[in-house]
Amino acid sequence: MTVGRGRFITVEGIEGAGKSSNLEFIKQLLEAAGKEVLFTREPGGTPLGEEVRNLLLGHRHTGMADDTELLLMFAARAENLEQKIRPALDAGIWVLCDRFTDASYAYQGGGRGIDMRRIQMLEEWTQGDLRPDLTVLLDLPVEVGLERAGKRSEPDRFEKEEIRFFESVRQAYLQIAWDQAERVKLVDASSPLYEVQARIREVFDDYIQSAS
Ligand code: Z5A
Repeated sequence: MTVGRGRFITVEGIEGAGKSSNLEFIKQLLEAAGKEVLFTREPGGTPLGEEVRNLLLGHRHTGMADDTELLLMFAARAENLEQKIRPALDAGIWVLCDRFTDASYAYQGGGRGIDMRRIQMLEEWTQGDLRPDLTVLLDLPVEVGLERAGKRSEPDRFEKEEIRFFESVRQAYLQIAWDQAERVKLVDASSPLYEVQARIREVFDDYIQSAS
């Protein structure tokens, strides 16, 4: 759905799919088309949200209950919506968000096994009828993503999960893309970066034209 004059764009994918590598590219595409862009991320995006992110990704609470994890994701999201996302959209700014509620369905629903209806209740509570207008799902085999991510940094609390956790996360993402094909554009992220970006460019050329 479209709120105000801005558009709400999210980028999703499993570990190492290339979100960080492609977000700046997407921002540049939008700016080249004359859009004012606000970048944010989840969990995080606000001072409170970034503190919650540290709790979620750090190793101080390794045995965190699944419900606690889910509720903290939505607590950070409520803050991001209130402080940044809604005001920007209302002002006609395009919001580009590194992950959003699809990640809760994929990780907490698909990965942890929390009932999707409970996630839907939280989605309706925190977002009302606000949903992303466009989502880019960067998809690739789990082993490829983990290998790419592994080369890069110390693993966070999620990256320490086993491969079958990430397989479930990937399947949940693919199900969302299947169910909501109009909103979610699937991009094969296993190809070389220049090919991934060529496909992303196509997605945004179409979208920007249809949104004008
Ligand atoms: N989470 C959740 O559980 N529930 C929620 O509701 C939300 C989040 C919102 C946040 O991490 C964590 O929170 C996340 C889900 C959970 N779980 N984890 N971990 P995040 O989003 O900040 O970070 P991440 O998922 O760990 O992202 P990442 O590992 O930084 O991956 P990425 O940004 O998608 O990849 P990248 O850094 O762009 O690329 C990884 C490497 O691959 C890098 O060396 C690149 O140079 C290389 N790369 C990228 N693309 C290519 C191509 N095409 N070819 C070859 N090499 C490439």
